[in-house]
Amino acid sequence: MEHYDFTAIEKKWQEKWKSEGVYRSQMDKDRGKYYVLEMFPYPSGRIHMGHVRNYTIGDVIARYRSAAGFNVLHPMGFDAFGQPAENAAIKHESHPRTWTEDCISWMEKELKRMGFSYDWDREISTHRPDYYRWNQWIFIQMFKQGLAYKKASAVNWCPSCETTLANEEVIDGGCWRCKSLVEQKELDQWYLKITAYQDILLEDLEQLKDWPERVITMQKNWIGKSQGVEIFFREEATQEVLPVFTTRPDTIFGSTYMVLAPEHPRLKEMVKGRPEEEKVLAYINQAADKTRIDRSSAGSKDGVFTGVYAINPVNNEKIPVWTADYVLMEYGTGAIMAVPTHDQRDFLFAREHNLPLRIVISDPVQPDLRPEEMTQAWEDAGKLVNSNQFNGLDNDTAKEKIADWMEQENIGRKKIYFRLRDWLISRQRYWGTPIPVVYCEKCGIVTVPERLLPVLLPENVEFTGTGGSPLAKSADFVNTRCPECDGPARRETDTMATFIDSSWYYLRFCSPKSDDRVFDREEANYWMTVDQYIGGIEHAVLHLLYSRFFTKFLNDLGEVDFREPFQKLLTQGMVLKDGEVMSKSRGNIVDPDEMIKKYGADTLRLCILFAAPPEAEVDWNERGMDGAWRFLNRIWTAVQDYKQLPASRATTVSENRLSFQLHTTIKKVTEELHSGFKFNTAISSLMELLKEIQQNLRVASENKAGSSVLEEALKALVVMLQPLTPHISEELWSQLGSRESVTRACWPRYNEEALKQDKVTLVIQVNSKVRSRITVAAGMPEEEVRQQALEDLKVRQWTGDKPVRKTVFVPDKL
Ligand code: ANZ
Ligand code: ZN
Repeated sequence: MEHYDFTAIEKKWQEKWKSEGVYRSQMDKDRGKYYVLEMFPYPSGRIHMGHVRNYTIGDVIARYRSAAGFNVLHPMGFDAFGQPAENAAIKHESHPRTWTEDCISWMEKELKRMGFSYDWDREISTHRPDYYRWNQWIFIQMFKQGLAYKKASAVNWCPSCETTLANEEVIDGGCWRCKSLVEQKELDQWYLKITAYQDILLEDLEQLKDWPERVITMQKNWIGKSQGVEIFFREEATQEVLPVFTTRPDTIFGSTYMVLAPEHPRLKEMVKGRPEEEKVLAYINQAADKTRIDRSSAGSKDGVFTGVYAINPVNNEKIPVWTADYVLMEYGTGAIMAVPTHDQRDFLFAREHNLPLRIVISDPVQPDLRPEEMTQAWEDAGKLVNSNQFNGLDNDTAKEKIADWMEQENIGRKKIYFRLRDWLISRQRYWGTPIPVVYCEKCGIVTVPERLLPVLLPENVEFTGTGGSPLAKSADFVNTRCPECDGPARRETDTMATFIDSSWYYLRFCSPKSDDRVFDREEANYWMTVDQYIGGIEHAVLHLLYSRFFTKFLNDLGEVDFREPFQKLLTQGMVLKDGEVMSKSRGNIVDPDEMIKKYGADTLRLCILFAAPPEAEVDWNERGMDGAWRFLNRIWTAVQDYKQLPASRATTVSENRLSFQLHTTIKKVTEELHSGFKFNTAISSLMELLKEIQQNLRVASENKAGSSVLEEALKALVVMLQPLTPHISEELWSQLGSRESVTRACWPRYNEEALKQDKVTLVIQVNSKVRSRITVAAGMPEEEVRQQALEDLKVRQWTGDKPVRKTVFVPDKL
């Protein structure tokens, strides 16, 4: 083959890999395993550059590990349930399954064209009954333990998706999928009790040393553990206790009013018959119409006085009780003691409504500041004032002392609250896992017995897009018999949130064909945990938190030995075009398929890897493709030139330098592929090596000589390229005389000795007198030596400003 015909080469090797099962994986307890996983895609139809990047990164790691001798698991599948399929089906009057399966077969083809080293025998797709039946099984195990339950409450509702959403799926007040403003709706829904694991989910974050700090912080904030005190205020008139939750008991003497959430259960009762009743009831209604995001945003300052007073238990002071929507019923006790001098929201509210202020923590810089001079709340540290026996304490100490004292006096108790809420999993949609429950008039809620799983999605339903879930309209599906009493019963028609599917798929990959168990325990314990997980930052809370929860649950169930699923996490940056995220709506998509046709998959892989380190954003530029393509061509040519050389082993001049560059490159590439993951710098090093090889080839062909270092360097270059650009590497490897796949070649090792570059000392004369000596790398060319000599301080004493008229150069000597 004369020129680099990537189309033929890529096709040839992809077929060969497939027929020889090169990427098949098998449990082997005598070998160290390495599980590389990229977040599996939603089958939307085409792969995009984001996928290309994510999967190329994973593939490099998988291929390197395999070359380094690990038993590698590198699977791929499809997260196939979900709304887009249903919407597409409504639009095209087809079935979500047909649409999904068409998309899957497209995407499989595209992924295969990229040359990823997946073990396709392990492919899973979550919409298939042999997968989702185990969602149902897990649900039933949770139900048995009281971790799956149904309750009526106000839930997030996306009006455009016509379904409920979990809190995690509400992003900035909008639906995570379609961005529509999320409403609140009163519904009876299924929940998973993730809060039963809140402490351990928080604590075990400590173990995840190889996760990005940003993700850890996001999870911590989402779980939101708050240590504080519940303080027992009382309603003045009735002496009923009105507990408030505060994290700042040190400010208790500065509380000048109290606020109840509009939904507070005492509220309606306490205003009954009062002149304020009408105004308060109107306010309650108004608050109910607001979205949660409007309510908790810093700007909201509205609220009304209830006419009721409360007694502060530390000093028996009487303070007014207000209701305002910046206090949320879902958190703490739904009531707060307001301290406008030390809490900014309270400060703004008090200013708006002319409520009194009292400073209890003095600002060390302005100790004499009066409340009416404040322009904002003092939220920082300071000494206590106006706080009776606690005056003079620094506020951190006071926090502890006051909390202890309140417990002794029985006017408060220490309390921990979490922000995390249980996971709402019911969806009023068709294309998901049926919740395996029936409702029987006699027996109530009954789960479907395990032997009757899966509860299949009926195929024969209508997709009209209106009037609720197609499942609820399918009489065949709905009407059934109770598994306990055989009386008439109705099936649950809600399906499960699709995030359930992805909460344990990494376990299923360990034994994807297991049909008598959720997964094979031995296989799971061998392959897990995932050594390297790669995916987008958008899953920092959602998918990653749910997966951690499922793993912990399955561990408690005795199904697995470990408590965390993902050892190391890498979140790859986005692929941009002209500074903007590539997206259909912006019309700035670059189709990977087109690039593959024009340049080949190897060039595309190399280009995206070279553009930036994995975590950074990449701005797509086709010039990068050109660069990568030229680099591969130069390697191609180098191997062709090498094959023209006679088989002699004579040494060429620059062997030392080549050997030095070779070992430097092996070290660099190995480190980056092993754990550094700065693939761009590894590629730079390979480019340096190629330059040195080319230099050496030139000399060798002038001298009509071969060289053993040259051969070693070329072979190592090809082997090191294999994880990055596997097809061309295979081809060149076979051209260099090997019969085996390059994926079986030993990963090169570097030699510490060779990393020490040979040095020589050069004598420098000025006007024939020795004036200095400099040490340089052996073989340094004349121009570089001249430069260094002229910069030498001792030499400059003799040359001064005078021009140098003539230089004489003897390599490695003078
Ligand atoms: C008095 C106080 C004084 C507060 C002060 C803060 C500063 P985290 O850390 O997020 O847990 N709070 C309590 N329940 C609330 C609710 N249901 N809706 C809105 N706000 C609520 O925050 C705890 C603090 O948030 C509590 O401490 C309370 O205000 C407020 F100088 O109490 B604090
Ligand atoms: Zn929506």
